[in-house]
Amino acid sequence: MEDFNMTTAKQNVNVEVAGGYNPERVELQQGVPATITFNRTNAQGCLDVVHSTDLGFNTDLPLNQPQTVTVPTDKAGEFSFSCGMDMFFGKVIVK
Ligand SMILES: [Cu+2]
Repeated sequence: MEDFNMTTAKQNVNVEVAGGYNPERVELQQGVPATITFNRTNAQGCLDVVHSTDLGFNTDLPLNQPQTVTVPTDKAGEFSFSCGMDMFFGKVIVK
């Protein structure tokens, strides 16, 4: 995870969206407020929406305009997110 700091007790992970998700797998610490910032840098494909029923977000991703979503970390487990047509997938692991 990036930008994690014990004193601020927040965590943010940057995910680049360019023909898929990089990284595809995001690990978060349970109980620490978390955000994921998606930055779509490539117009190819159908990745202009990212959504997750598990994590409760559905966000448009305008090209080169990073979008930050809040991710619940109260429950440990594996949760998926995907593009609007459920063709590209990423995973959030809370532990
Ligand atoms: Cu898609």
